[in-house]
Amino acid sequence: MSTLADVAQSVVKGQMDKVKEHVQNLIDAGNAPLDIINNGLIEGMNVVGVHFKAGDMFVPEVLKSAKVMAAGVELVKPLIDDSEEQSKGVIVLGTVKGDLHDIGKNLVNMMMTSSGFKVIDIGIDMPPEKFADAIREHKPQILAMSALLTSTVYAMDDTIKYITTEGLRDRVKVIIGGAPITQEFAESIGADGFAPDAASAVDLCKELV
Ligand code: B1M
Repeated sequence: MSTLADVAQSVVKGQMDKVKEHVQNLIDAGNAPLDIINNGLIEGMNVVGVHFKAGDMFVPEVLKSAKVMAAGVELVKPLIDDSEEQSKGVIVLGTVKGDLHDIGKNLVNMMMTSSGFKVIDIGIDMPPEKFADAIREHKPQILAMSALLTSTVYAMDDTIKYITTEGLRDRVKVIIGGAPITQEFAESIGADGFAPDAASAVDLCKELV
């Protein structure tokens, strides 16, 4: 019998085989996929964050935990695939300039894709010009930006200002997310929406298109 705490612990300890075993056991036992992600895998990364901040864990260990978490997500992924209903709309997604965090962004991508959106993931550390280029090229209904650092959230403001100057703002709805983001911040920079997690990001996109 595996528990969500076992999954979280495997992420913290960077145990690839264990995480796969525990996640598979929970799937077989009928646990909800989002419960495994939110209360097992992400919970583990939250503990990693605490150790990282305290200086008890270092970058290589954090990256190992990130890989272990991604492997767990891969196992759960087929269970939340709802993509028979295709083409709900096009979303350009990226992590803003100066920010290299992509685990949350990738989860958001997976959930959006599974829900029938076409997601153009432009990657990490993306300056405003790249978001603007992607709007011109892919003509999305939604521009989605992720940031995990309190120092990089302002790049979202810069990006919105830049696409406005370039005459692209009216072509897209802008949504933002990431651990330091709040609804108040989203409103203050003129974003159309904020979502605290990947599942809410999908709901928000459905509302906006
Ligand atoms: Co970084 N890091 N990190 N890090 N890192 C944090 C964010 C931090 C809180 C850790 C800590 O101190 N406790 C801290 C930020 C503090 C702050 O800004 N106030 C921090 C720091 C300081 C740093 C460095 C500066 C460390 C250093 O070098 N001294 C450095 C910065 C590098 C850079 O970006 N320029 C750095 C580096 C790294 C690693 C490379 C080692 C690694 C990233 C690996 C990778 O992403 N490929 C890393 C990691 C893994 C973390 C923690 C531990 C985990 C982040 C994560 O993946 N969580 C993190 C601590 C923490 O968050 N507890 C930390 C799991 C993920 C699923 O959650 O990304 O929040 P999250 O995504 C959620 C929601 O936020 C939301 O949905 C997701 C799923 O529900 N969401 C969206 C995210 N994007 C969204 C977009 C949306 C909607 C919802 O719409 C568009």
